Amino acid sequence: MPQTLTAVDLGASSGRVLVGRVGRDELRLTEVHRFANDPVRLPSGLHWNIAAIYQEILRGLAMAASHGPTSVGIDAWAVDYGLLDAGGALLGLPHHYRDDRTETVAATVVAEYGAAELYRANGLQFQPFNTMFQVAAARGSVALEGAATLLLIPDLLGYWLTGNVGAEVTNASTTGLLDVTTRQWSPQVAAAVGLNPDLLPALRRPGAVIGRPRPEVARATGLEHTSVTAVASHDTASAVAGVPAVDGEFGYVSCGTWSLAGLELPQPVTSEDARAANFTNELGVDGTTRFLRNIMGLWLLQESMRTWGLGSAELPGLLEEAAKAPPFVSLVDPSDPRFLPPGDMPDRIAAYCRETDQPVPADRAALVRCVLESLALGHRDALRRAAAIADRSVRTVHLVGGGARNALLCQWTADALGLPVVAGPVEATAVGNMLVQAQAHGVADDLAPLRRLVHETHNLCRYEPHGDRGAWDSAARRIGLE
Ligand code: LFR
Repeated sequence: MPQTLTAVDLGASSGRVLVGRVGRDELRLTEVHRFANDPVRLPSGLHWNIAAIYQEILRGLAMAASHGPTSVGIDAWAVDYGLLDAGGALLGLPHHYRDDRTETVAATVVAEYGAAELYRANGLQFQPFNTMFQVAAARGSVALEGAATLLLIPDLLGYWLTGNVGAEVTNASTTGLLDVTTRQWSPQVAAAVGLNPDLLPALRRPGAVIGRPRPEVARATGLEHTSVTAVASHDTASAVAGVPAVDGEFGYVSCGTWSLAGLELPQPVTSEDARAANFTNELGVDGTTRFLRNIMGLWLLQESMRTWGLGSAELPGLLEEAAKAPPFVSLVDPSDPRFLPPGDMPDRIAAYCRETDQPVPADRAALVRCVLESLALGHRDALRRAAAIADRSVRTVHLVGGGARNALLCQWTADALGLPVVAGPVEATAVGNMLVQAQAHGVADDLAPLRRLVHETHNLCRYEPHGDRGAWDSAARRIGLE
């Protein structure tokens, strides 16, 4: 039986509510509500305006209600969390992962635990913002001392909608607090950051029903008989679930604010090579592992445009100019941590170029060209290394998310890798969110036929590799990439 479903998909700069219809040979999605997600800087640091986000979700759900959805699922970015006291009250606004308070504490925790030992325990790439380091930075704070429960963003919103707590496992796998082998919370890692493991709620798998809307929520939205279903609540896990794969030999790049590039594997790889190359083993749907690396992504471009005071209407013109700018003049390693915080991106890129004896991008077109070529090189490096380390072959690269609209980036990723890139869907995260709900509500037994359905129902764009591969090889070497 086809199902009518609602996906709430929260990104770092905007949130969306979509309604969809998913059946064995039917997959349609419509956006019913979109809102800005603007972080707020307070004396205590950079925070998410979580009450405003919740308010917008309620608005979107009220718009979705007339379609009569069976189920609602929420996905969001990873690692950030809210703390609840014993009565369920939120203790302060969640911090944004781009807040800089974890910078030094992260390195200290890793040194104390031992980098290799920590990787054996949690299989996670080092990112200074991983939940465990945020918790270490909050040690001794009134909020943490008074907390009874720690909830990641989608779980917090699920709690507000239903009154039920839990920790969805794909997102829990990004915290650093989940054991990569047992897939249960790790008391050892919790102890290492001074976290009482009782704060960590019971794990739930994607597809588990969280509950019904609280009476107040039902009244506000009109969603009385709809269940709230746990999806792959980490947005990247949903995006990977939404990859329109038709065979097994694919790599993916989930490309938006971040580029998350890697492979879907049946089990984690926690070898020394994987650790040294900073690959993460996050959980996917149906027990899979997302073996991938974070690359700074279109953030480099978004933050440059913000600095220049340009809006998205100016993007096409900028890309046209970038296509005409001379190739491979200046390149940056798009995983360099200096690019993580908000701020003047063109200035930081210029500083990187000066330090590495490259020309400072002469104008905006040159800078955009530098960013996009560097990202293509980042995609290439991550996918090549992932394939080598996991001993897998990759024949097709699926590039999903907002980046799929960027024809230059898609073509250059294909050229740099020497592999075809299949671009789309742009809304893979919402698609994946709905596919998991569809599976949970009986549309299919596993993901494979649903992914084929994405392939059949979406306009995908295929980019064949061409151009001078040798030029990409030497460009990669210039910034120390594979
Ligand atoms: C992408 C993403 C990444 C995660 C980063 C921070 O939106 O979820 O997977 O590493 O945001 O949470």
